Amino acid sequence: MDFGLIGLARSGKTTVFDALTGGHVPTGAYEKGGPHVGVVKLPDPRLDELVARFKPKKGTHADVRYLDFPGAAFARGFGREGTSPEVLTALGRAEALIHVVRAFQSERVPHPDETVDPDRDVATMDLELAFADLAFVQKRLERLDIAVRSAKAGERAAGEKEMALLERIKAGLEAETPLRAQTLSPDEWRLLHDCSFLTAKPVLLLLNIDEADASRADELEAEFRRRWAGPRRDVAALCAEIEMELGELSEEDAAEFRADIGVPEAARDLVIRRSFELLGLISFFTVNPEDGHAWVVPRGTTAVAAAGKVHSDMERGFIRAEVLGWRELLECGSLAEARKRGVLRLEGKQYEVQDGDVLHILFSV
Ligand SMILES: Nc1nc2c(ncn2[C@@H]2O[C@H](COP(=O)(O)OP(=O)(O)OP(=O)(O)O)[C@@H](O)[C@H]2O)c(=O)[nH]1
Ligand SMILES: [Mg+2]
Repeated sequence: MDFGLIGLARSGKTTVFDALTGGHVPTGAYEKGGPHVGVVKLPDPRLDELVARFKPKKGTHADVRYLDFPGAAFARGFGREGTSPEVLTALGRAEALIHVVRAFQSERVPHPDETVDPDRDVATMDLELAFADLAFVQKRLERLDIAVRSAKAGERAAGEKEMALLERIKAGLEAETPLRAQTLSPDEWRLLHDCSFLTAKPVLLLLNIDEADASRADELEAEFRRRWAGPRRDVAALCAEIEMELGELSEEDAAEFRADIGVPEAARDLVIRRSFELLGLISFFTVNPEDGHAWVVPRGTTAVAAAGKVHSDMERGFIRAEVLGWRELLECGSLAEARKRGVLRLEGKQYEVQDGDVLHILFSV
């Protein structure tokens, strides 16, 4: 799962990246102009318990990748001037965007638009993302137009249908409605093939607040949420500078310091929690002698799709899934015992996987 960090120059993206990944990337430095990529294992005490009890050879947590791009990728007018294709491609593949919005004051760090104004910056970024999508729609319309006109009369329907959809999306974007807030049927989403549209991505607005405001994070967050939350968009507030410094301390020292300044939750936990809620993600587990593994999927995922997450053979040859809750498995001590007690359920392809399920997938290829 990829999360792309976006935000105007010097909003604190790299500082946030370091806080989220426990990394030590120097702010401002980018090798080869590409994004910094940080992989974070998703903490999950349920998997830890399963691994401690059943002692597979290894335990594998699901992971999240954070991508941090150079500020130049989001220079003034980037959506209009054309963002670099590499950045667009990487962002297009991300499951969600984390928009770092500057709310900290610092004379040492100039703002590209001179003053600190988070509302203005959110609007600026929204506009640029819409421009980037509009450019994409426009290019696709032009290509389709040529294809449709050169096609035989009877073979134009699909192209025309897509063009009509793109025109509608374009009108929506021009009226400042991001794609994530436009109403498209599942068929229409499919018609778009991929979803590399930037305004279609779920967004977490990460308000990077001032050190002096750290203890008021909840209040500032609520206020910002009232203005900016919407369909598939939520808000979280944190102070990246403090979070990065706390990352340097031992866990006990950090906890003590957190209690003192009234910031109980670490940035990395807060961001993961909010993103999970925003994306509607759940975790399921597979446990065998080799590997105890946590997997992350969107809520509503069917058993057969979940099987595909584990291995494409399992999806192809899916027969049934034996399912029970992670706690039930701990109580029973083994699948065999769970079967005996009638706790183990047999579920078919369309079973909707629940958060905390342990799946034993039966398949044949
Ligand atoms: N006072 C204060 N300074 C911060 C905070 N977050 C970041 N900074 C400082 O702001 C400067 C820019 O931070 P970066 O994390 O490099 O910002 P960025 O968005 O990655 O910048 P570019 O990659 O150049 O776009 C650094 O000097 C940080 O130390 C904060 O919460 N408070
Ligand atoms: Mg940076």
